[in-house]
Amino acid sequence: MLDNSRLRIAMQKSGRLSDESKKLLAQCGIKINLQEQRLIAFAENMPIDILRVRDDDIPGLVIDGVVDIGIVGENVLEEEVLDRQAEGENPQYKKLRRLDFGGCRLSIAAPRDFNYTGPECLNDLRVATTYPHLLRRYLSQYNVSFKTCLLNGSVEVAPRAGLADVICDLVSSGATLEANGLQEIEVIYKSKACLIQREGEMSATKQALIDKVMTRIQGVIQARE
Ligand code: PRT
Ligand code: ZN
Repeated sequence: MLDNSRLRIAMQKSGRLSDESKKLLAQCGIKINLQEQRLIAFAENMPIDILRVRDDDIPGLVIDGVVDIGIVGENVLEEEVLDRQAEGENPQYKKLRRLDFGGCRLSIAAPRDFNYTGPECLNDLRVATTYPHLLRRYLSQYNVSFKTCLLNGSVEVAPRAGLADVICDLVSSGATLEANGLQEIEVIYKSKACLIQREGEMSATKQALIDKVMTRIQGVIQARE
């Protein structure tokens, strides 16, 4: 079992957020020796443990109170919250701040020859996505119903493979859509990485450490602007 008196921070092990997350903590003066294969890393100079996991697991770890802090994309966080709410839960967490990396948008994209005139065109179509709840929240504003094709990867090939009519996926440069003959037709959510804290009691020493780290993060981000 991990030592509960130490601050537990969950971050992505390997992926688009891991380098920036590592860098941010390093710039805050937290000395961590991250060995590639290790799930847990211990800070040498502060009572902080770093848990390195799949990004999808981070919101749940914070909401369930298993870790104190998480660094995760707002897209993944919001989808998890909506998923838990759909299950009748009332997930709680505190958003400490938005970060200055991991920027992307969740967009609906269709084959280039699709004649898009508005959300109504999507009625009853099949949409390939990893984000069914964010998509439903968006399209329900227009009373549009849709069928899903749930995929955790290779979403952009679904129309060509005949699995779906359109997709709803993350976009940053747009190169992936372009390479797969797709056009971006609706931006439904804009995301960045963010820092979240679990709800509930925090010991005074832990809270003081969080405050110290937050002040440093503030300084680091300001200096980069
Ligand atoms: O293994 P693990 O589950 O931890 O990682 P993952 O593969 O699920 O996620 P990862 O590392 O790809 O992304 C982590 C987070 O980075 C996402 O949840 C977003 O918050 C953020 N992010 C920022 C992005 C992108 N930009 C992005 N472009 N996540 C994914 N993409 C993908 C997108 O899905 C598509 O395949 O990149 C492709 C599009 O990029 P462009 O530049 O071609 O438009
Ligand atoms: Zn993931």
